[in-house]
Amino acid sequence: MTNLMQESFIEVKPQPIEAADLLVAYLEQIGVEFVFGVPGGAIEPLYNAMARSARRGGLRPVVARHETGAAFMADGYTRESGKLGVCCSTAGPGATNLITGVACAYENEIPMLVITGQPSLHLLGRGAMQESAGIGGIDTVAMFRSCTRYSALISHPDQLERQLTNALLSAYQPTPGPVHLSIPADVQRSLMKNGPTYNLAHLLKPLSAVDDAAVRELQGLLAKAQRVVVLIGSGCGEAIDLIIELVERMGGVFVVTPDAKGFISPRHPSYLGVFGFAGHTSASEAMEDMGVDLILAVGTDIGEFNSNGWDESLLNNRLVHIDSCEEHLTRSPMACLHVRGRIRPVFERLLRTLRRDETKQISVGEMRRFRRISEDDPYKSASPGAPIKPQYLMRELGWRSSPDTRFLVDTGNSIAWAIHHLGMYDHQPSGGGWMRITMNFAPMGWAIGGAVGTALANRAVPTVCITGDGSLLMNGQEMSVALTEKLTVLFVILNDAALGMVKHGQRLAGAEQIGVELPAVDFKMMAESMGIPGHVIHTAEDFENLDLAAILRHPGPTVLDVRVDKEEVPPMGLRVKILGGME
Ligand SMILES: Cc1ncc(C[n+]2csc(CCOP(=O)(O)OP(=O)(O)O)c2C)c(N)n1
Repeated sequence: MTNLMQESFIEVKPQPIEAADLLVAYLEQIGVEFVFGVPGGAIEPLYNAMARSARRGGLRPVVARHETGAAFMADGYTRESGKLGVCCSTAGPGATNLITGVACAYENEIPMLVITGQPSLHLLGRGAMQESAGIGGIDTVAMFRSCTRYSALISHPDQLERQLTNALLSAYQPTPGPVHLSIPADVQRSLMKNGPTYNLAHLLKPLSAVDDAAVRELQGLLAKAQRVVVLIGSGCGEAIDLIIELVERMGGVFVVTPDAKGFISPRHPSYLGVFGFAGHTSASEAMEDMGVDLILAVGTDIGEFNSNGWDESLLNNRLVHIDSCEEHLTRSPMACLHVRGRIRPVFERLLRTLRRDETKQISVGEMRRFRRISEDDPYKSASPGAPIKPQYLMRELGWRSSPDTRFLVDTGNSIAWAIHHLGMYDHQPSGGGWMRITMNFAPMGWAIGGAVGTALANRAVPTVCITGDGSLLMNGQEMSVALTEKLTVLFVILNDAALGMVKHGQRLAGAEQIGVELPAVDFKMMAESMGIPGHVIHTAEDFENLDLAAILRHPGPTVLDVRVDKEEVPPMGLRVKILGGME
């Protein structure tokens, strides 16, 4: 009794925590569940903190097989969950291995926190193993500076909270992207007096700023416009319902950029397909139609792939460019109007007026004078005996997967085939955005790690990764992470024993045919060596006989080694034209 009484009077002092625990506490504060990476000496205190966090039901590490794969996973996780993707590595080679995945996130504007280790401060400059703080050796902070929105060394534990907050604010505004903190091991281990003092969730709330004067000007243009085409970019996700309503009220049509395929149901009567790399003629025709008074380009960076190689039909004075990102607006100097602002509030304001204007209640398709989406015949040579055609595979894979399947499509022929042919569901819910690609930076293998991160972010839906044999040989080891984590991921490998996109590009450009052959690899055997079930698909019939529904429910990865027709030419003419020096 006396003891109990005494205990109740003992003052409970807050336990000092390490700086790494404080960092983890901040990540927990904003709902981060996983940190993707590969451990090593200089980052060990962070792994210790993650072990403590995991024990109390907080976040946990996911161990990738290569650090670039970790960054791809963080990218896939961010895109699917909307939360912050976090990746980490040790100093030196771990940090340099991360760079390709981080640069890809930078070019695709994916928010991400990158944490790398350093030897302890007192060892820097003395030739410590893997030191890379720029004191006589390589400088990883400088290396990350050109592919992140913030890159700094934390040289004192008291800097941690401020630098972390600064970095995370820069990850979201003004242009989203990765940010990098390099933290020496002794700083990670330092004892801190307090737990988190900032409320990060509050600080990181998205801005809703809108340029009202520009919106009023646009309202004036829309009131006069007879025919409107809306080019929907990947930034439209949160506003897609409002954009559809505006197009319906205006009796206009929409086309999408390659990275926005899947935002609109293909059966919507006003949808005319993909404008840009590997897109549809019907979409280009809509953009080129001189009877159109206004083109609204929304949430797109107007880069090579999603402007059809900076097509003249887009870049003229019929263009209104609407975007929250000022860097995107600088790509359309000739536009008659730039509307800066978050896309959802911009469309809320536009619709407020249109909903009042009865004359704008035009029935869907009433003003449509365009033809239906043009596609090459996807059933071309679908006979069971022939090698399976990639066009057919794309169409059937899309249609036979459940409507909520997430597709991640890799650089190579896969991206060209999928942009043009991946089957879309009639009742695809708007805003789904289920086909994800990487634009601009376009590294081989992004989809492999990306699919793992996507599936970890959302176990309720199946994930399909469409990739090539070259990309698989470069990054295929990450498939084993999907096995460890028991993730439903179908890896579809377009196996043509070649770096196919380069091979066809060389042919189309009349260049030498060189450096493109790959050895014949049996990916079913490779998968099975990792403990992953695999199937070899030679013909359309083989594909039809697969129990795809069961594969997409299986709590683990599956590999399809698809021996596609190598001679089919992917729709990549635009790329060849631009590489050939088109101005
Ligand atoms: C990391 C990286 N290296 C090189 C390239 C250049 N490249 C673009 S597509 C491609 C070929 C891809 O081959 P594969 O993965 O087999 O797909 P396929 O085109 O044959 O379907 C290459 C080498 C690249 N995009 N990324």
